[in-house]
Amino acid sequence: MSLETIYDAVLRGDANVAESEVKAAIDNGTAAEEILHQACIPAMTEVGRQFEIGEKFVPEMLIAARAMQVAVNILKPLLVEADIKALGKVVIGTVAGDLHDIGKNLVGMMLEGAGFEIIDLGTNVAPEKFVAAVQENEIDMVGMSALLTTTMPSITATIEALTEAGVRNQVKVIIGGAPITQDFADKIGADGFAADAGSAPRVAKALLGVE
Ligand code: B1M
Repeated sequence: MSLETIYDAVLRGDANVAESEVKAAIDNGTAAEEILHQACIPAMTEVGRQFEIGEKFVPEMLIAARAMQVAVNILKPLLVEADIKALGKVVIGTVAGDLHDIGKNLVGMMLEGAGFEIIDLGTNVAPEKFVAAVQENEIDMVGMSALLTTTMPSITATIEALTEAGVRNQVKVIIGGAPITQDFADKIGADGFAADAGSAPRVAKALLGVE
């Protein structure tokens, strides 16, 4: 049992080893926070880096995220007990009219892997639903995904709805999806754009000023 073995298991996407090693580490008295911050999160950061430079692909990232999820599920109750705070609370969803969710799910997993708390509203999310989520939870960031050129205006509509509800200034807005560009993000007043799930945690951390 070592933090290195857990790191390797998450990086390789070996959920069985991740599960048994995390349990062994806890039994040995290693703090849940140490396992999370010194093994699991660094492994997912490395997965994101390798994905960005084309050394890992979507299936490998999904497998790593699944191993991470197994580890996090074991650690979560202990982290709650120890009152370990997430880096920030992010509400994420695919915008109105759009049913594509593979990329959005990956981004959610990578953000969770980086230490953010995620509220996933799913697909075809109406602007009012994003607004309600911000009003009902202490949200730091709204993440919107769009895969269709025809649903890009739903991002704009959601930002407008956040402004009309008076909550736009309480949150950062990060957007992404195949047809989305930095140019589009700038034009519609989003705070940030991530080209892929590998870079999303870095952009999110920079927007919230957390590490
Ligand atoms: Co759709 N579809 N689709 N489709 N589909 C595309 C997007 C399309 C480009 C295919 C094509 O024609 N070449 C095209 C859009 C054309 C356009 O708008 N210009 C298209 C179309 C037209 C349609 C329908 C209209 C088809 C029809 O019914 N006539 C229809 C629309 C349904 C709807 O949404 N209302 C439709 C339906 C579907 C399926 C249901 C069959 C299925 C979706 C299944 C699902 O998601 N559960 C599907 C799929 C699978 C695709 C393709 C093939 C793959 C999308 C995908 O999952 N990519 C896609 C073609 C393509 O992209 N090659 C296509 C893998 C994923 C990991 O990448 O989603 O880009 P991606 O996410 C990346 C980044 O974009 C970024 O990070 C992710 C990971 O690195 N990212 C973010 C994404 N969200 C982010 C959010 C962030 C930050 C980064 O911050 C919050």
